[in-house]
Amino acid sequence: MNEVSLYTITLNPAIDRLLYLNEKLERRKSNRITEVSYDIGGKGTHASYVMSKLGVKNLALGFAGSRNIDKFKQILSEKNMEHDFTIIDGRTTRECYIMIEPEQVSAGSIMLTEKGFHVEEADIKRLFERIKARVKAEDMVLIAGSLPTNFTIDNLRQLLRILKEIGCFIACDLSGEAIKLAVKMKVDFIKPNEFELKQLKASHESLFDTVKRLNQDIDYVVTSLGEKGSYYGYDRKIYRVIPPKVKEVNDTGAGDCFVGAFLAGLANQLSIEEIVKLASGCAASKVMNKDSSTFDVKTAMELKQQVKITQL
Ligand code: TA6
Repeated sequence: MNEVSLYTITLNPAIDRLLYLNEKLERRKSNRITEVSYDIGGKGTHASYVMSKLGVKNLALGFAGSRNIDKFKQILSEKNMEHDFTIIDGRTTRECYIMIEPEQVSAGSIMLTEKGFHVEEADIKRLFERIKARVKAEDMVLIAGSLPTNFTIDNLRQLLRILKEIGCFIACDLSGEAIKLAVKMKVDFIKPNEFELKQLKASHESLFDTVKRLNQDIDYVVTSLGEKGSYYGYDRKIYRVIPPKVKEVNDTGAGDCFVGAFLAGLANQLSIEEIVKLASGCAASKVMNKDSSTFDVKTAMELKQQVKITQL
């Protein structure tokens, strides 16, 4: 068998503009920004970064606007990411604004996301051709993040059909109608949050029963149910995951970090328990960092020892 290759597809990538505040954000006041920095955004790109940092070779695909391509590529190269984006002429890759209040004020960040560029039919075709030319049956592909404004559910269906025909492993971190379609098309991995899981739930079904049902057709169902913690469905069984306790600085990108590490673990053929521990350790390390993608491998390896998994 050929070596497994990993691809991420970020249809609507972003440049995250991180705005650090020195006080709690308040209305009717001039809120001072103490520091500005930039990071990759858009979910699939985050996962690619995590895989690369864990030593798992992968290629980031998707669309990118020509107008700010230099800035976008500079961030990708600072992050040591291999990429082959389909460049759309005359368009700008969106910016997402992440506001971070001081640690003592709040642990979570405030995220404002631009909706992103328009893509032409010809651009969509170019991306699909690129995917067909590269991806093989033994590969793994992650589609993550929102869709460009005019990239329709039909376009997504086309993309999933292409991947199904190739026969590769398909992971999706999508929301709304897009995740519903991914479920309908029986992809191999999904990561709905509590809100998305509620959208997938049948009436009179508990959220656990929804995970169980989804796991009938989807091999890996990973979900976070807010205060109730994280769960995953694998092999028709549900497991609860208790992550390590850490000092949270910025939660942005923690879910993407989890997905990237999860797929890296799968590619390295770790056991499901080891995969979940690795992914939880990486995500826990991520929230200790200020920007939206950084995590520390050594810290993640220490933290993963503290992850507890119990079968329900
Ligand atoms: O999950 C974090 C993040 O990837 C941010 O970095 C930001 O770019 C945003 O999500 C984009 O999410 P969206 O759903 O709009 O694609």
